[in-house]
Amino acid sequence: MFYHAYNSYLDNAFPYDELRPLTCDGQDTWGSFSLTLIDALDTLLVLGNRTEFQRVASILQDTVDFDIDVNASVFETNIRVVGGLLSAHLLAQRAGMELEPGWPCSGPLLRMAEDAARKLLPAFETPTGMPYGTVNLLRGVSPTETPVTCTAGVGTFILEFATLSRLTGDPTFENVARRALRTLWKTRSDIGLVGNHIDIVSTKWVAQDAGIGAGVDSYFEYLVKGAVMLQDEELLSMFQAYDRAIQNYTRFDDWYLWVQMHKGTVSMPIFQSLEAFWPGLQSLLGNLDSAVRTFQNYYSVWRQFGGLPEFYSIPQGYTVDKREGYPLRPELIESAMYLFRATGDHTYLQLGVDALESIEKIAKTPCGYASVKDLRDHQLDNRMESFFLAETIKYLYLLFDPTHFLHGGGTEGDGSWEEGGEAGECVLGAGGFIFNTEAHPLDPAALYCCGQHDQDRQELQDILLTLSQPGSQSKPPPKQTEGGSQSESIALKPGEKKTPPLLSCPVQPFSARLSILGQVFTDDT
Ligand code: DMJ
Repeated sequence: MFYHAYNSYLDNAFPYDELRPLTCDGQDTWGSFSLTLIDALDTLLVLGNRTEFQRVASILQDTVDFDIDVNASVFETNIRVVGGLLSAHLLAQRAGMELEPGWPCSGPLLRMAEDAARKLLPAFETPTGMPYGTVNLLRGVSPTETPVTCTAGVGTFILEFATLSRLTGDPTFENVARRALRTLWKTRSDIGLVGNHIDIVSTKWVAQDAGIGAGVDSYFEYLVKGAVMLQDEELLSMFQAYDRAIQNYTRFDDWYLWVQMHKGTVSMPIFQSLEAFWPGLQSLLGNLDSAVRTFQNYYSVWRQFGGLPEFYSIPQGYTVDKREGYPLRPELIESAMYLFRATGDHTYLQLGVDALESIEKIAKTPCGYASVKDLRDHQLDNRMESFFLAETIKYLYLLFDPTHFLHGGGTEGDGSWEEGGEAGECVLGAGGFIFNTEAHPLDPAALYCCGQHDQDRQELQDILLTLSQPGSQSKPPPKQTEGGSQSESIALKPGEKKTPPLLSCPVQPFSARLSILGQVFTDDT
């Protein structure tokens, strides 16, 4: 399935962003940066194709240029381009690429990701810190740009931007993402909900439907995954407060409806295909019972149509006018992957089989796979979105490969020692991976290793500075990032205990495995 789509893209559409699977040619959609190739790069490695990964990584370095006069979506460029390049950078060693000294804290793909992300920064220069939705990659934000951005377009940056900041040592990216999140948090209604579109200058809610689907979805996803990846209590407590309001006002019989954000009255009793990520996200928090029930609701819709229509009217049990399509989205398969890992229940493998057979039957064309325009009569659209290769096929593959290194905890992924370049030895890939909302895996261990390296370097600089100033005995103040973390000395004092992290997994701590010269190190020192 992957190679049929991928080879068709390469043969007929590259260097355009996307393949048009009915006319067998290409088109630019979200920019002009060979988007499908960037989005599909890490899937090549997931499937074990190291040579093609290496070939494509070097093609991208030679051909992609972000210095272009193109209006691009800040959100889509971040999740697909920045996320895709970061992920490829972090997987470069597994792909057998030659690494430059300093990897994973430096490298050509990381520089490309940083270059792309810098082009997005002008969008965040607003009075509130919430970004515009569109930016011109060459000229910045147009003076006529609308100040109305969807909620997900404000709150879906922390994973990529914190990764960039912690790998490169430049706090700018993480700081702007956090500022946007904090402003958004302050705009919630008295009953604890957020709407769909906000004026990022005045902070007025322009569209006041509150729900978990289109326009909002990945905001909630990034609060949870950001909390896990960065061990960040602030993000987790934001999500927990939202989750209480969502359960209270929008959940009915384990469906999630749309309600007016101030009153909590139902505005649209529909289920959207994009909402199907929610059971998977809930499983990350351990809320399995309701996740399983919600998944069953969504799976019943899949069985009814052989795919998920964009909108489904819950009272009518049918599709909604003009929203009958299925653009080969990943979300239900993504949830199946998480729930299969959490429960071992073969229902989730069955969903995988159903999805595979359906897509093969309905969407396959001689030149790729086409979005389904209407699930009722299987009419097709001349479009294959890049997330089909980045997400849908990746999650399907990972669903059927429960010991894949990306799941963490397997023989390959757990406990492997890898060179950390100048950062010294790092345990990479040992703590599992966090998928960004475009299914690009990020390695929290690399963030930690490079962050630690940066802190160590800063401490050393401070010490040298103090020593070079005769008579000055005072200790330099600890470095404080906007996120609140500060540098620590390496060893624990006798009798001192580390506060357990807010979020942790039941794995053997490093301290049980590692001791150097009789000194025991904990997993975050
Ligand atoms: C992808 O680009 C991402 O998953 C995003 O969060 C939602 N839309 C598509 C997939 O449906």
